[in-house]
Amino acid sequence: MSVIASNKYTLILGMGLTGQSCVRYLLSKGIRVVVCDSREAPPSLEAFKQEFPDVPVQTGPWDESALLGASEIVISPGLSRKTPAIKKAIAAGVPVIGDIELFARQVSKPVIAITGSNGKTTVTTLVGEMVRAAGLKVIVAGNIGTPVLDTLNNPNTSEREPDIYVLELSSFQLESLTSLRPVACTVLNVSADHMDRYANLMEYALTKQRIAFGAKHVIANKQDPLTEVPMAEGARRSCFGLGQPDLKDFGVFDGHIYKGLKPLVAVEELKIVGEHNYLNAAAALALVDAAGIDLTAAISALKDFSGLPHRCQFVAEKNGVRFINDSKATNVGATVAAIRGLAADKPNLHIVLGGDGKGADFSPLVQALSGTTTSVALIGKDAPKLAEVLASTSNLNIGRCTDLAEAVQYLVGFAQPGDIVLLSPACASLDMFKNFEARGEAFREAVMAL
Ligand code: UMA
Ligand code: ADP
Repeated sequence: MSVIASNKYTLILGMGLTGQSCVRYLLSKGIRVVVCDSREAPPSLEAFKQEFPDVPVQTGPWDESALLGASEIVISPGLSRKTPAIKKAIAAGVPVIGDIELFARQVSKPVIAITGSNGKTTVTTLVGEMVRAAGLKVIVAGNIGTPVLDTLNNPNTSEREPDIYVLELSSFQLESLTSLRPVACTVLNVSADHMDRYANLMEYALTKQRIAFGAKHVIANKQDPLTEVPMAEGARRSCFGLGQPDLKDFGVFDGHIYKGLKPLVAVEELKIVGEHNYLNAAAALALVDAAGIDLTAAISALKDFSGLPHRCQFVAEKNGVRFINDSKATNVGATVAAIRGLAADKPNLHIVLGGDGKGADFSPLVQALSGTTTSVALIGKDAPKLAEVLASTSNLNIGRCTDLAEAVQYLVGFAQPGDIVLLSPACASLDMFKNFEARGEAFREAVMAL
């Protein structure tokens, strides 16, 4: 029997963090909601029923009549709009939006929005720090972890509204967004990811470009044409990238980050390292500058920023070998950036690769590994696929390992003083671990146990 007694309801698809925030938000507006989740027993089911005892819930295979009867559907990011029942509802004219769209309709303060295949969380966090250093009240939310609707001011509390929101947005969230109109936004870079969800790289890139609908100022990556977005009438554009920048742009050049002809900060003064991180810093400065925020305060926040855990994070040095945890490298582009970033001093690299490749083409790894990498330990679901791709490389020691402890042991067998052992798997972790943090922690434990 259907859980729906009458029409005139908003249907929320998914009862994860996003679904729950949507229920909270819509109930506070007095809107009737119904929730469906395609899993028979979603992990949040009990907590959900406790918080929302009166909300009708249906779990398991989609009830098409529930979708077709809704006045609007709010879809969670983990669900694709291509799911047959959802496609049918879209074709029947039911509006299907996401939580960011609901947020966009309500928010009255400026929003800085950030997407990209890699560096989103780093840049979002850094922009948040920069804005805070400039004395503004800021809320940082989105794909970074806090659902955006949970941050909208609750009229029942006396808490002051923020001056500005800084949002990390994934391609999944952008699929269902049209009206954000950010004061400044960027697509940091585009390299293959989530190829199990998108037909090809172009569909993925176009999804990311939705961030710029109605934006006042868009910021592109000078070296990456897929980050150029369609612009609204009157919108401004600037860019960041490698090399001496044009006057209004930001560039990493000659050991400094520049705005136009002016060096703003020497990269030696930063705690974050690697070319990709200097580009992240340039992008963050470009965003706050576009939003009209003081660069002096932003530069001071940048100098204090020591990066985030599990992103090229130093773990330990043992017998002269440095161990680095880049567990957050869940796609090929991130791993290539880590290898390039660490290659500056030309150390020999020994790397752990593998996990769930999400349908990715691993071939760009062949060239990246051809520099200073000497040994590779393969783990997880896509170890066979990686082994096949790397088979053409004659100078690598390649070992298949059952877990990270075995992988670390294998690589240590080749490592000499001055070398680096790196976890930068180019794959998602979910085939073996709860999340990338658990994978990074398992690596750390394996290193400590040596
Ligand atoms: N799911 C189902 N059936 C459903 C609903 C969900 O099987 O009916 C599955 C999804 O396929 C997914 C899981 O449940 O495997 C969670 O999906 P969700 O949409 O309910 O996720 P939330 O808990 O709402 O968390 C989401 C983001 N997750 C995803 O996009 C998968 C979180 O980003 C984000 O922090 C949160 O909203 C708040 O905005 C996480 C993520 O992995 C960190 N993002 C991807 C990434 O960064 O690569 C895009
Ligand atoms: P995201 O939120 O997009 O996943 P993170 O800041 O969490 O980005 O970093 C994810 C991974 O990407 C890490 O392995 C990190 O070292 C790498 N990375 C960070 N910035 C960049 C960049 N600009 N280009 C390529 N890789 C990057």
